[in-house]
Amino acid sequence: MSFVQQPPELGNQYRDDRMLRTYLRRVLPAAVLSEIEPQLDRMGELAGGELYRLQLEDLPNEPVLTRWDAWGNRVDRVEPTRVWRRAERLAAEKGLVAIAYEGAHGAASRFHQMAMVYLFTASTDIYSCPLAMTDGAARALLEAGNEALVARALPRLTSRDPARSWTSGQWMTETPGGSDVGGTETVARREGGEAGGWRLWGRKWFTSAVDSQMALTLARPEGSPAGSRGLALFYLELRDAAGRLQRVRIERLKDKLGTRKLPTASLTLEGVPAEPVAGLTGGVRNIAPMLNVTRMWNAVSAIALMRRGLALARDYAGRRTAFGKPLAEQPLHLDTLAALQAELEGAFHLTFRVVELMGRAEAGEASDAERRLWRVLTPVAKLTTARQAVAVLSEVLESFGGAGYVEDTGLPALLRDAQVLPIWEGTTNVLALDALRALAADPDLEVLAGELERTLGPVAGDGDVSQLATAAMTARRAFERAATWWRAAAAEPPRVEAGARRFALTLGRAFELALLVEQARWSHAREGDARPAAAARRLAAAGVDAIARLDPCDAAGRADSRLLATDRAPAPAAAAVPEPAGATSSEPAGRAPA
Ligand code: MFK
Repeated sequence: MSFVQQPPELGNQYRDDRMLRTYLRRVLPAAVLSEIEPQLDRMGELAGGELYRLQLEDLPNEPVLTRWDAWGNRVDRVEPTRVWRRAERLAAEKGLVAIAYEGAHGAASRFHQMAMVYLFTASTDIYSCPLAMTDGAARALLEAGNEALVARALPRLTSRDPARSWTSGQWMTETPGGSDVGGTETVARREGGEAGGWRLWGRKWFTSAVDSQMALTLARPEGSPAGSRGLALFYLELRDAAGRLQRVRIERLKDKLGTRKLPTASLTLEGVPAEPVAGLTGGVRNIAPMLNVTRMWNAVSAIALMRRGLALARDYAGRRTAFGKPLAEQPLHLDTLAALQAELEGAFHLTFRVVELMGRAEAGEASDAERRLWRVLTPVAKLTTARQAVAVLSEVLESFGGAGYVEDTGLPALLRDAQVLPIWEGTTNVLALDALRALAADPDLEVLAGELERTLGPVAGDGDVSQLATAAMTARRAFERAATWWRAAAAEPPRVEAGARRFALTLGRAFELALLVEQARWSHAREGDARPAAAARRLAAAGVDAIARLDPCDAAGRADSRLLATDRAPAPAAAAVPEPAGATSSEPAGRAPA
């Protein structure tokens, strides 16, 4: 009998997660933790047990769109997968959206909700997508203050009864623009004069989770100006009382690299009835609360997928023997996995800081500085953690050797699903520009500097946690470098824009490291646990500062612009040689020096 490798297994995903559990012990009052812990424990058990088994059984299945019935009626029905049907029920019963709105634990309710979501996400095939949009829609309706729509939809969006609960779509993307939605072509027309109802006509190119019951969408009321300022936010329900789609056609399900269990569709709106949520302008501003919620969910998804990959890789390392020893006893393999764990721990603490700030803002407990901090850390966390997820999951697959490349292990889906995280809800570059938009309220970076001080405290004082002071210093220096660059670039908008991505990534990694140092100090002092400190040292060593490497409008940056031009035109001779001394940064990007 030839050798057969044992596959990786998962245990209770709450009990096995040292990082989540120590964090919750630090941030939650003991009474709150003991009240919610049985729910976390149960979700951890489901995630590592029943749901994970179902996920593996259901691996080859994808949602099916039936456009016509046998008799020629257009029906546009989507049949979800088994995992999705189970997840839909479970999400309602466990209150994965409701917890945040019931607010049983005040500001800590978001911790509770997002810890549950973090455990649920990796075992439910991206069912977190409709849940994220549902949470976002509930928040956007509340912020808009439309009492009639809140009364109609909120009880459904936050229901724990699977028979009553709704999910929401978020329809923004059209063929002219996924990032720049100002090109939206969907038109809103009023029927029957001033007192009449609104209907929408247009084509929505990417609509996630098309089996939702309602959607928030952007449309241009007839006669409104071009560009994003002329857009309004509309509410619509997809189906009539008999469950039939109301003047919406599902044209096709998208054939995507990943998230294949998620029925993402392109739709044609053929006069679907809709209601303005908050007047006939300001659509982008009014949907922004939804974006900020889904971006937080995106970061939670990133850490959930990283954690799943590492849980499998760590278990497998104990089962797989090579060159006479289990991988778990081989220093190089351990070193590789430890580096991934450090990335996860940094990403985790930044993400949960955003969760904390959102909880405080919603409970009316956030100071003005905390609100501004939340606004800027949301895009920063989304863009930083999404990129980490792709890198970490690529390495996780490699840690399985060839098995990581084979579909029916379930491993490749982790990487393919992670690849959506830097794309939807705003790409890395769009989010970097959003961070700049948010910093309009904090041009001197005072709020960010204050957060760094709160987190790291006095420069010395790391006692026995050897080298933690070095990690703290690495975070400080990276932030100072980013702040110096920001001040120097401020007068030159093209320079700020060209450097926005490196700037935002530097902020993201610097705050990840600072927040991890904060946790490491607590874990060491209170629980004698040195593991978060080890993670902090590794994260610091992996590199935090993306600004130092290149300022896109300095001499090297201009050479990059010429580098890109060489495909279309012969490269100027100067492109390959160092810049002449004295070249100034005020020279327009892309122009060769005379
Ligand atoms: C499981 C994880 C999550 C799963 C969810 C997946 C669902 C997938 C479905 C989708 O992918 S839906 C599509 C997602 N699309 C995006 O995220 C759009 C990306 N593009 C942007 O974010 C652009 O930056 C943006 C569309 C916002 C640019 O629009 P504009 O109108 O050219 O921007 P402008 O003029 O700067 O901002 C308009 C207003 O919105 C301003 O307010 P005022 O009118 O008061 O001046 C901005 O301050 C405000 N605003 C923009 N972004 C904001 C914001 N306010 C608060 N927070 C923000 N993030």
